[in-house]
Amino acid sequence: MSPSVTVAADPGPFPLPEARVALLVIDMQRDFLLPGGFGESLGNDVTRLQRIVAPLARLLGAARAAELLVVHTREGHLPDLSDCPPAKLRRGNPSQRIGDPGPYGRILVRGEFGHDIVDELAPLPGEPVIDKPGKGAFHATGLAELLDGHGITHLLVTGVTTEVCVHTTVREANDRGYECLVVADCVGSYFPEFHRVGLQMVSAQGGIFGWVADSTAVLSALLASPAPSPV
Ligand code: C5J
Repeated sequence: MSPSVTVAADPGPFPLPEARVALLVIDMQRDFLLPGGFGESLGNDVTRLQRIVAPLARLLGAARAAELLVVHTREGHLPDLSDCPPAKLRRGNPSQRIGDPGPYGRILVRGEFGHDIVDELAPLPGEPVIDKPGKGAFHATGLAELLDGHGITHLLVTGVTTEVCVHTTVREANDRGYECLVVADCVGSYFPEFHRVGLQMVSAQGGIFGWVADSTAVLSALLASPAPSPV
């Protein structure tokens, strides 16, 4: 990828410096996305999250072809819930708490069917999967060390939900010095208003947390990049 390649974004061009860009795919888990699952049982319309799967699958394919580092995350807890703060456990709908039996296994517990990533976006062998107990992907994980080890400075951020785990992660990344582009049609929320305002909050004030662009703009930039050299 040439250092001069940029993505047309809000509030301005987002650079894609060679070998320093990673695609972050946040929490595209069955518990949040599948019909009849935990997310839907809380009264949410999961089609609002499912609609990002197709554009995100396209972006994932392009990122893999461009040989970007691809990092997946999953929100969830150890089976004994020892990594789940009591405050997080207490919150929410009392009939559907973390660790309770749900339609796809124990809710947000590692190793359960519902905790894993939807088939369409399944990680390839070798792609790092970060298991995180919190909303932010940097909290209590090895993500910063992983990114630093690969020399990553720029993040293309995707996944769910826009105003919760995506936003928390982008804020954490900012404080750690990463440049973040949130891919608008590859992030999703159960709440359209939160999604819209969440994106505005990223790029407002000259990009207070980062940049926002649609996946078509990112794909154009990736396609404009020279093909990876053969090994
Ligand atoms: C939520 C997430 N919404 N991945 N998790 O609890 O945004």
